[in-house]
Amino acid sequence: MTQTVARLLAESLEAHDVDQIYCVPGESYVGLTSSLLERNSIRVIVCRHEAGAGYMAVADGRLRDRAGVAVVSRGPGLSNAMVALHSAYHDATPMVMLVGQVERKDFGRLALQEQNYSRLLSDVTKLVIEVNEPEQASEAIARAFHIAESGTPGPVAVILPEDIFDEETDAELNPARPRAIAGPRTDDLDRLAGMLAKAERPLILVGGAMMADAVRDPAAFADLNRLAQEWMLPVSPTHRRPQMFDATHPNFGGYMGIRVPPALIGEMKKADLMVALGERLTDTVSQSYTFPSAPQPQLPLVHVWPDPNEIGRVWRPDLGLPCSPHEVVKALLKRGAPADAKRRQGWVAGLNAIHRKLLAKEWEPTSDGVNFAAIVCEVDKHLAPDATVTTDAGNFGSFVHRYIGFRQGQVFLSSVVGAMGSGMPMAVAAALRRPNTQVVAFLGDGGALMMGNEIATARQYGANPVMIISDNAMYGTIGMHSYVRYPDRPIMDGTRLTNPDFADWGRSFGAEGITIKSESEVADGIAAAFAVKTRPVVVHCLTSAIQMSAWRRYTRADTLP
Ligand SMILES: Cc1ncc(C[n+]2csc(CCOP(=O)(O)OP(=O)(O)O)c2C)c(N)n1
Repeated sequence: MTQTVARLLAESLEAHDVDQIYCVPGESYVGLTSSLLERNSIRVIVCRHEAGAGYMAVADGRLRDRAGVAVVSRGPGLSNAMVALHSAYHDATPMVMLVGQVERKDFGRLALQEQNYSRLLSDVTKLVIEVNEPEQASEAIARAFHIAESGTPGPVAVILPEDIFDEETDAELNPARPRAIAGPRTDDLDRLAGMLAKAERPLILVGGAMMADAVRDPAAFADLNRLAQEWMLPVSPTHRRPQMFDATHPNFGGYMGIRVPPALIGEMKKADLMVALGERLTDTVSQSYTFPSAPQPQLPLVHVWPDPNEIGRVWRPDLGLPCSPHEVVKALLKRGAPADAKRRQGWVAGLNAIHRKLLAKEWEPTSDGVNFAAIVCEVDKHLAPDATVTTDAGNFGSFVHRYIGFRQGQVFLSSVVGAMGSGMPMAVAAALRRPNTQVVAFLGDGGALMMGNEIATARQYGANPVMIISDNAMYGTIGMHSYVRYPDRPIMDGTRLTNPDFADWGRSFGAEGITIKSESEVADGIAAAFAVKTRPVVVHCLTSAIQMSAWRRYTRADTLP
């Protein structure tokens, strides 16, 4: 059947289960938007910034374990969206970004907003597909989704010249390609089972690929829990995946986040086997390549990750299983636990005792503003078992990881690579995808003004997240780094911020605005925030700068102004 490329593209997106896309409109792709709006089968969410649209697509990708879709204009639009591609690439999150391009007749002339995307995006995407032939438009979409979702998931960019949308084509629609999920080899499973049976002090790190498996099959959580119990294994969720294991589970082996506190990492380092189960192993998780040490780990390492190219890229593991981590869990359960697994109870209990101590809701009051710990602990009391929590990048997030006892039914979203600005758009995407559930975004004053403008998008589409803003009047994380490296120098001038009244700012968008200035206002303020369900809420928290993170205070207060 002859039809326009725009229509074929729209049908191709539908064939890949796309029901929502995020965009900032651009003249370079109005042909596509008008076709999408005419068909009305895919909801078009118009955002305020391409990075916001990109982060929403990243969040959507994680929530569904299908590529989230963002559509951005050429040149400036794509340049704005780059940070979301960077995040999706590092975070191994499936995403398809459709990007406008100049007309084909003008290629190479440095036409208005023209860029060479294959060059520009070579280090932030898995693939850049330039669609210059109408006949290949649908095939390009099918390839983009396949590459984005397979192996190590990641972003794929599809480049669409402005003049291609109205062209007619007889090309057939390319249906979605079946998802190819690798299974483990029997020999490898035998070896793993043997290593796990022999180990006295194994440590199981659980990361993003296991989370993706759990999205596809929620039984993954129950299976993981059974494995931990029957095989007597400590389970440590990795950086920004805290919901992979219930914080109160006796087999919780401690959160393997950024800069694990000394007491915990000291004990973890006594392990005699590490199994990275669906964890890519990154700079952050490996404590800057020290645990496991790179390239030669100081302890036997088993790496389970759905992509053989990744296993062995940085570390030399003793065993690599390039497959779905859930399949490994199921296979171990089938084999049955060793009869003497209980001998490891002391090891598991030891790690768990340290974890519980770290999780204790204890903090010291601060004189220069509210200790953010008080606010996070209060939020934890209100969080529903199916709540979504997002965090932006910044030290305020350390309180979230320290004090919130995440559960497996909850959803946690954040830029794993630590890109500021992701917290609010991800909350908007979660609120749209999971209506009538709680969505809470934790933001710093820095991140809130980087991408908090997506509160306008929330209002426009009826999404009602609660934004908790820690206003310490500084880019606190950077202040901390300066202080740690150069303790005798003044640190504030390069990190100080003058902020608006965030409650008023929220009200101006039609949100509820709440201010918390002291610890005595915390309980009522947070209760009031959770009582509002019909519009977004901004909770402006005037927080301490001296309490620079959940773990650290300035001891040289004289270096503060
Ligand atoms: C897009 C981006 N720009 C800069 C940074 C570097 N950076 C990391 S944390 C941070 C400060 C965050 O400040 P704020 O949001 O106020 O939170 P706080 O650290 O004060 O809790 C900065 C600038 C980053 N990670 N991402």
